[in-house]
Amino acid sequence: MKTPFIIGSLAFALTACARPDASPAAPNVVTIIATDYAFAAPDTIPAGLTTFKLLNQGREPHQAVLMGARGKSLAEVRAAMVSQGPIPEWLNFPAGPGVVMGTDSSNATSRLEPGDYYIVCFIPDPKGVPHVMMGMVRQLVVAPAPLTASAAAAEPRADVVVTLSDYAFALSTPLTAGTHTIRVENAGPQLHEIGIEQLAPGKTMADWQRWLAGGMKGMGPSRPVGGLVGPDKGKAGWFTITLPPGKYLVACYGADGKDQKPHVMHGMVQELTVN
Ligand SMILES: [Cu+2]
Repeated sequence: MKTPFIIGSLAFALTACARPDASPAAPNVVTIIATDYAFAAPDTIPAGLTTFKLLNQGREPHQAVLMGARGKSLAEVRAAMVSQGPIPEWLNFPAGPGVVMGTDSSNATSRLEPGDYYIVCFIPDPKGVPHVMMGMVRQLVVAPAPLTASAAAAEPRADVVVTLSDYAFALSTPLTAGTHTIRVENAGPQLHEIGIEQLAPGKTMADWQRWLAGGMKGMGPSRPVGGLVGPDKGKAGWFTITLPPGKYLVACYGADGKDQKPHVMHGMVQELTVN
């Protein structure tokens, strides 16, 4: 499975060398390092198309939710996060890297407007305390950038499009084994995510449903391997993922605007067989 990808990359590199003027700027790349329980990341980055690479160097699973909070203080953002109420309309969610296990990585490409953002992990620890309450929130300032910089970068070329809606995933084509760049569009009306989880050998959707019904205690029968948190309604985000053959779930744990239950409890979960 690796060989065609390498040949494709080589062909692309050769094309890029032959016609340097024809290749548009690449998105700005920003690395976020997650540990138990903190984020390391730049303080300020330029606006525009940005690829976030989340490296999980902790033992627990982590995500890097990107939250834009126009003109709000960290205290106001914290208050909103612990309120258990609907998501305030002043918060926006350009796509951020989804959950991965320790020593693994995930990525997200999204278009960032200038403003104040926070990088947050809402994954609960073994006692059920969300990591954000243990220090996993970090401010990120997105500064205005000249149009010649990453603002003018070309969008990633996707081979699969996934549309998120209340409460379903629609794939433009079935996912196959290998590496894919996936464009994610949120048709709304609510905020959603796409988390990709690999089911353990011999485990099924029924095992996962039992774990959900049991209150999602401990690690379930599946392992998060990446995805995107977001994007906002009407927006797009991208991620690249390499999938070995197997059984997977796509799931959204976003809190519902009406009853605050995770969207998986409204049926926003789907089993995929990747061959
Ligand atoms: Cu959702």
